[in-house]
Amino acid sequence: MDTFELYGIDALLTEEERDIRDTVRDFGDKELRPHVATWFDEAKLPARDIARELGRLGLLGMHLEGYGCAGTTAVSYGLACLEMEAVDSGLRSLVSVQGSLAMYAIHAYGSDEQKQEWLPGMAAGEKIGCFGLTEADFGSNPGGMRTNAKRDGEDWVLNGSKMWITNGSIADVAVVWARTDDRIRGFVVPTDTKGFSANEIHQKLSLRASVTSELVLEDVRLPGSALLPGAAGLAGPLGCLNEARFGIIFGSLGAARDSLQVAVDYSLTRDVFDKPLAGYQLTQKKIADMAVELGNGMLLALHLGRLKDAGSVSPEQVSLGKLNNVRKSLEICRESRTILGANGISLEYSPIRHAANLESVLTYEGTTEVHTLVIGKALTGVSAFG
Ligand code: TGC
Ligand code: FAD
Repeated sequence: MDTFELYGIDALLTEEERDIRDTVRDFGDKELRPHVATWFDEAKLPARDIARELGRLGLLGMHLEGYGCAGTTAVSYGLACLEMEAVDSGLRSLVSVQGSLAMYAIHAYGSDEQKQEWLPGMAAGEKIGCFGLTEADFGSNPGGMRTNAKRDGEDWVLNGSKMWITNGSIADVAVVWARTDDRIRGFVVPTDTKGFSANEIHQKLSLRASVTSELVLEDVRLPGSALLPGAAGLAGPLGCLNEARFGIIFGSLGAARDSLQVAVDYSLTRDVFDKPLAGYQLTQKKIADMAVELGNGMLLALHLGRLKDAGSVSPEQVSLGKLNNVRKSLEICRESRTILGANGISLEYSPIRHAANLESVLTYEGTTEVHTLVIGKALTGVSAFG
């Protein structure tokens, strides 16, 4: 029996949600899992090919309506993220950044022309998008950004740089957030625009099966129509982050579920002191404790998913889910690793890869500390930022 069976999770899902989950799991197990350790080891991801496959499955922007998007429930989207992250957080990142950040920004704030131009190709995985908010000196505090956009007649001219941008150097389009004379605004930047360049970041010890880049904007001249008309101020990008953080609430549990499963299987076949490791009480305590945290995390994710589908989830609740589920999932991956002993440090087994990935997940989309302060502010009414 696995944890979700123990918790009776299937009974909480609709038939359509179970079907979507099973389809994504099957795809992940057959097409991605056999290659993922090599992609991680070599820090090379065939992202374009994978994006097309994900597009064919309808996973890109799947919770958005129209423009070739599937229009599923938030819970279905969450389950898809979970199954992708059960293979590798880098693959879930690809889905998150494409659907919840780049596509969502255009879908929620874009003009009709912007939506028609970009969304169908992005949903199909033919066009890849990235989302440039963070700068080298402004991660947790994006409101301090230096990248700026100045009006020149009808045009906009962008200067600055962005750091740690997922898919940056393979993207066809970048959603870039920049300071204007008015407020922070978003721009849809085709990456072949003169003055735009992207440099891949190497030597990462986490999310190696994911492309991470610096974006450089040097006098990037864009027509007035490149501005996202529906977003003004930090609420624009933060609105996108709510979407991606929601996916992570489910997604991180995938890494934990896979790690725990690997640990349980290993404990049954590994003999220590002449009997299987699974038969020792200390091992069973580890397994039981991990299952409780994993199952509780899933109940929380489903609860927040149902709230989101009802249109009533708040940003603070999303922070709560991201904080708890990533933190607990990382603990589960690390504890699973201990059960594997020395084998646990080999890429042959997934827990250490998942744990290394979750170090990034703990940091991106709002660090543990940022989400703690968001919750602290909600509970006390006092902001401890800045
Ligand atoms: P503050 O003064 O609190 O708010 C500024 C404006 O934003 C509004 N707002 C939100 N709106 C929607 N959703 C939210 N979660 C919101 N939080 C705040 C707020 O109402 C206000 O609106 P308005 O209209 O009055 O202007 O802002 P602050 O400067 O004090 O900062 C708040 C803080 C620290 C919580 C925020 O800046 C934050 O969340 N920082 C973390 C940054 C972050 O998460 N960056 C992620 C970058 S993208 C990424 O990591 C992708 S990873 C790749 C992958 O997913 O795979
Ligand atoms: P900092 O903000 O410098 O934080 C350093 C430490 O200080 C953290 O522990 C933090 O919690 C703590 N801290 C900050 N403020 C406070 C405070 N007020 N009180 C107490 N402690 C505080 N960004 C994008 O825009 N797009 C992307 O696609 C993207 N992809 C990423 C992919 C990867 C693999 C990684 C690692 C990052 C990615 N990011 C992306 C950037 C990510 O969002 C930032 O790294 C994150 O927001 C944290 O910013 P920082 O790294 O500058 O850390």
